[in-house]
Amino acid sequence: MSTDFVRIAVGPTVDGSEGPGPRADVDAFPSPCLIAADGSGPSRAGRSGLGSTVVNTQRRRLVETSAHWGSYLAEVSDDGEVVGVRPHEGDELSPATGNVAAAHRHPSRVARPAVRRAWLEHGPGPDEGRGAPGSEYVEVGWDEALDLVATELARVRREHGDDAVFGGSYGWGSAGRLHHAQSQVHRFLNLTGGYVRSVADYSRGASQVLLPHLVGAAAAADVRTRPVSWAQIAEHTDLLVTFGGVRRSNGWVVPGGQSRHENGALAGGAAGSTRVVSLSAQRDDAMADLAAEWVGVMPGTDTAVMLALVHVLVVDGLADEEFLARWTVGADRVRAYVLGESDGVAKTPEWAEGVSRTPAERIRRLAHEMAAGRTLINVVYALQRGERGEQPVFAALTLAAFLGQVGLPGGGFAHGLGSMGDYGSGRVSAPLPTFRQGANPVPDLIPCARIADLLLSPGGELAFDGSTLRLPDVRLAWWAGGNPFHHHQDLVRLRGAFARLDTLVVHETHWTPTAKHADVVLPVASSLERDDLVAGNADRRLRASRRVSAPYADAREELWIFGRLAERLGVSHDDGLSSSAWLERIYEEWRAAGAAPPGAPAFAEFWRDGGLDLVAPAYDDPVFTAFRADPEAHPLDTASGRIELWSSSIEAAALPDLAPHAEWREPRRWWGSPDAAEWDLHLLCNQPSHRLHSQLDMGEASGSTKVAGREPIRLHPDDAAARGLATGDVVRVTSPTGSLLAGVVVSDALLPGVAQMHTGAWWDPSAPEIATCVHGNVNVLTPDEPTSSLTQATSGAHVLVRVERYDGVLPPVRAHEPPPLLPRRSATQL
Ligand SMILES: Nc1nc2c(c(=O)[nH]1)N[C@H]1C(S)=C(S)[C@@H](COP(=O)(O)OP(=O)(O)OC[C@H]3O[C@@H](n4cnc5c(=O)[nH]c(N)nc54)[C@H](O)[C@@H]3O)O[C@H]1N2
Ligand SMILES: Nc1nc2c(c(=O)[nH]1)N[C@H]1C(S)=C(S)[C@@H](COP(=O)(O)OP(=O)(O)OC[C@H]3O[C@@H](n4cnc5c(=O)[nH]c(N)nc54)[C@H](O)[C@@H]3O)O[C@H]1N2
Ligand SMILES: [Mo]
Repeated sequence: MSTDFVRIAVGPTVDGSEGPGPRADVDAFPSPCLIAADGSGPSRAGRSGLGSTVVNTQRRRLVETSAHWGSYLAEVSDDGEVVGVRPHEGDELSPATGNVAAAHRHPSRVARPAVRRAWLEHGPGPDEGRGAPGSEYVEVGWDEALDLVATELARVRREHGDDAVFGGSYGWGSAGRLHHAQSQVHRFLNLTGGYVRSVADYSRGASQVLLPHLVGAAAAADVRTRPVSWAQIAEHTDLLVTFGGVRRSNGWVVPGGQSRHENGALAGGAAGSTRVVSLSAQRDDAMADLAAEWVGVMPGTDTAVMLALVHVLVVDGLADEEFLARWTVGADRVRAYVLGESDGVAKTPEWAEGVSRTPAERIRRLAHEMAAGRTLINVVYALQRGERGEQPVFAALTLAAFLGQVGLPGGGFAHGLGSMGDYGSGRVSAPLPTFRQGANPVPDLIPCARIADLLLSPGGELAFDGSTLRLPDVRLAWWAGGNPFHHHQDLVRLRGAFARLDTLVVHETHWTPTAKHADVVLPVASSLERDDLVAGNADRRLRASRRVSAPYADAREELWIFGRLAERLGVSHDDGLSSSAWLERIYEEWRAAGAAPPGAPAFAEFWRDGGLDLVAPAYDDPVFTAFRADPEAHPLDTASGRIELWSSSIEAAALPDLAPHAEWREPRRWWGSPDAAEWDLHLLCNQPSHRLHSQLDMGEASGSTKVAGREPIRLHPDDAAARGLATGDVVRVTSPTGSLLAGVVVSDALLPGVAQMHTGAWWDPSAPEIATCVHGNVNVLTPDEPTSSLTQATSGAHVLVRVERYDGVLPPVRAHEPPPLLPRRSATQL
């Protein structure tokens, strides 16, 4: 037992009261608890959320804090440095936590409000120079920054209307119910006239829109929030067939975080004796504990394999005809299609092998294995983030319907096992305290992945989910809690789109590539620098996440920033309350509404206790179960009341790129396309194991994965040998869209012809003569093309590339450096 840890205040507590004694679940540490060393509460200044921390010892303390990648203990020195991180006892620390210490006070933090010099000198307006490497920023005081921004927002609304303001502002930000950046910016923009918003997400943009057409909205929601659970799998499922792997690293993450990681339990064998077959281009895609059989499939070709599985079920008499007749519509037309009666191509296993490289014999055998017992078909999110990404979801549902097990315990269709840590946990989200956003008077919206189209086509139209959207003329975009110059595709095109704006306002903790495109950057306190209430999807506990240090330099909480901006515009964002008072307010509103668990204490006691166990609503009676039991009494909310294997609403939309049934069409980007002669490797761009998206990329854990300072690219030994490459070499990776430098890792865990890089390396455009990004952001390679005109989702998960050795001078990586910052001399002179 270390004696370094004393009972000491964890910065300011919200109500100034003392904390509890040691908690059973963190008793690996002597006194990890939240009591001031001198027995006192924090100072008044501390309570505002902005003052300094009251600490009167030289020793370190442990503070429980929460992130999307989990709840953990930060080891904090007296001067607010995070000097270490530890897991809760019995929990595992996700690698992303290893970025926290270095990122907390990293030089890439935004210290003061900053205004792009060209915007300050020339005023608002379109500017091709927005985001140009080396763009200078002038650091200004808060009053000047807020005056500038409030004046500009008012001007845009006055001159161009409220639909000239975009606040879609997609992104994960950080965990927390009050300091949720999206909620904060939306409330502020609603109060001042509204904004053009974005809908859907980058995660499941295609399936979110597609599934309600096939199974109705209620069952589609169940597929997301009440799927077949791991416990049901262990009890009932003989065979779990997963398209795209159940990745250990992805399960560390849950939106809002988790009190304890549950993918750990899964790794310990939650799937029981269930046999797992993982169809993927990567052998190590399925977590080791599942002991999955790996069956290779080339990226973007799963639909062909699924159709062939249906073909075998049909021709070998294994299809569940009774289920198809009573619980589905359209099976006859699917049958005609897989048999080749409607298009002349029988979707045989041999045909599918030619498309997918998956052995025909294995496909045929798999169909028989599936029909022999209780089988669950899982599709991970990544499959639908590809060109025609609706199809693998449509085809997997079709396959599950032909097996006839939808609605049976442990059988049917799942979409997300292995993608997110809460999926399959067997719990749904309890109601949580919420910061209200108010109502948006502007009706206009875009699907989030069409941001560049919106900015590039003012006055244009966009097909979406069977309707036509109008694209307003946006002049001002406000981004808080997201990093579009990480998450969007074709970043050079995105830069061109942002060049059209009059003004881009960005709230950030760090100088991300998006911040470096902003006209005004407002520095925000990080999640370690503020108190909040935290709970994730399907969490077991609502937690007090206590700040560990004062905000960095002049950074402020978003509540304060919007509060002061709203005052300038004559409205109230914060109702004159501090963030401490707001925490109490949203907690007590939750309690008063009867949403809190029975016996939930008043706020002061809750905060002192550090958390409260949640009671999740019942998980039983999913829509599919009732529908299965009696489809006449409990029809789905589709036009037919049945699972639509032939969708009448998609047929009515009459789209050129989406048939009413699951269908294989050759994509533009796949190994069999004519383009593949020039672009001969299929690059998977998947989620990073050692960070969350782009967050804290400058940290140690993320840095530990880099090769020659660049994002690694994994290559099969044959592909490496053919290019004379070995682990540690630097390569230039090129697609029709752009180029990047990456560091080679040779691995036989890939199929030949497939390469893999993680998303989230910060875009470094500082040496365009060498590459579009010299650090390795995959989104300079991916094209900005929608999955289809129904869903308009991102197709960024894959791209065809060429890989060549790079022997030239290695440019420095400047991604994590702040831009040139100039001090403000006077209001008129720089
Ligand atoms: N090619 C390709 N691209 C992809 C994907 C892919 O698979 N392939 N995946 C896509 C998916 S699924 C997703 S979800 C997206 C993720 O895209 P994003 O959600 O945009 O990625 P993050 O890196 O999480 O960005 C969050 C930003 O919020 C900032 N931040 C943190 N806390 C706060 C706060 O309190 N206030 C403010 N104002 N800012 C804060 C962080 O510093 C960070 O810059 O990427 C998508 N992009
Ligand atoms: N550590 C960590 N975990 C995360 C995140 C993170 O940033 N870091 N992000 C979270 C978020 S926002 C999301 S949306 C989820 C995403 O969850 P997923 O979409 O499931 O995650 P990915 O890692 O992008 O893809 C999973 C695997 O799918 C496989 N795959 C890709 N395309 C194909 C294909 O066409 N066919 C087949 N058969 N396999 C394919 C790849 O081998 C890849 O490793 O992850 C979440 N979890
Ligand atoms: Mo996502």
